[in-house]
Amino acid sequence: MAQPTSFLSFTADSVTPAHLNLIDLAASFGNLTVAVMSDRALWGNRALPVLTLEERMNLTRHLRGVANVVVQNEWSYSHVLDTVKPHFFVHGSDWDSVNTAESVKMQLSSWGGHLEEVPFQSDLAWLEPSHRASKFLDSGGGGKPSPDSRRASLSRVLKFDRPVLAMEAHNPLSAMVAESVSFEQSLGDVVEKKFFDALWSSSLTDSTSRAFPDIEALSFDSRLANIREIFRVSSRPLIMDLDTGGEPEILSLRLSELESAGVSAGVIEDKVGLKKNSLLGNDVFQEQATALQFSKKIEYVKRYQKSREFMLVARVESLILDAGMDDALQRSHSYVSAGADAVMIHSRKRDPSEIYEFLDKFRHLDSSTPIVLVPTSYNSETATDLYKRGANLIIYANHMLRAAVPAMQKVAQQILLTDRGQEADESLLSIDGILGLIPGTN
Ligand code: SPV
Ligand code: MG
Repeated sequence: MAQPTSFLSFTADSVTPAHLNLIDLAASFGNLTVAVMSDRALWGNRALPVLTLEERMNLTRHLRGVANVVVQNEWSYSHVLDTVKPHFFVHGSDWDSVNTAESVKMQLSSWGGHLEEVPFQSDLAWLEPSHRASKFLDSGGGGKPSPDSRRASLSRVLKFDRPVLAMEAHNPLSAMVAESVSFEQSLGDVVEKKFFDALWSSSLTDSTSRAFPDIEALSFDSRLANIREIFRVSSRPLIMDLDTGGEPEILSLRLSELESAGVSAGVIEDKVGLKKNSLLGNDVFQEQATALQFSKKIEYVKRYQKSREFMLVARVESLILDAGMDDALQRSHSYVSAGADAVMIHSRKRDPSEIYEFLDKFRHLDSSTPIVLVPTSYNSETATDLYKRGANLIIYANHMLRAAVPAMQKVAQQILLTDRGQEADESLLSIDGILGLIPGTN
């Protein structure tokens, strides 16, 4: 008779005594296959591991009792279990809404397999860095990813085979709301969680929420202070809108502050002079830098970058300023040659065809540089469609603030009209809701 097989799944970012016990136990049931979770499987459920997938698989291969190592690409066990079809699955008693003991037992029973549940050793699991970071997140404050790990997470997430979604956050509360929203979708037999991967620190909404015009009037220090406050409550990577970026010498000092704080990417736009919001286009006076001038700025600041993973995003304003498709493409390629890690192409048209033309033509010559889009105007397009056409990072650049203003106006107006608060109540978060919103209030 063939030897029985056993299975377990883990992150393998570090190996704790709890893992060794689990591996010994699982190996005692049969020939042991260990699944190592990929970044994609972990993202949104656990902090990203310090080690790469290859390093973690290698580490696991060297552990006594491990016969095979496979990759687990989804948080759900369903797919990997179906591939491995083990006789025994050894798992702790810590389940969640995607992976339940019942669903796993049912699946195993279809080939006569058994679940061996062991009591979850929280004190030992605590030693594992990614688990520790995740538990901090659950506690709603306290610890957060280190600046290094947060900064690096954006470039890692951009390697996933799907669009990366970023939501605007203009203060810690809007960041918390953006981060807390998610839903589970079934993709065939696999359940995947959908959520915003990253946050966008917008010059428009940062300025507007402090009643400044979007003309680079709000100081860099004030914008960075806001980001630091956001990081206190959020674990997500953040992309900062740096407007024109200013003089290269000053910009490089600022970028270094952003890197240290854990910001993942800075976006600079190829304009000079008094900056105006791009969505105004040529309705106001806005001047584009020359391609050479802007390329030199990119080259200069990239020379002083400290960390490997920080991304400098070159934002091309040619379509905004009616300089034409050829200009947009030429500039994009020369900014990449100058060292830009990604290109943001912006459009203020409702019709996405100029964006699609750009994507097709840019991708013809460059298949790898990430493309960032801000589909505020051409909002009929889904992130999935934009991704299929060649975009990577999709930013919803002002939606949290634009959602808040009409909601506030409506309630204030209603209270004036009815001379009391009762009618406004149905538009409001309940008192229990607001008291329960921030951990530690009640
Ligand atoms: C921002 O959000 O501040 C941006 C995007 O720069 S846009 O407002 O569309 O120019
Ligand atoms: Mg802006």
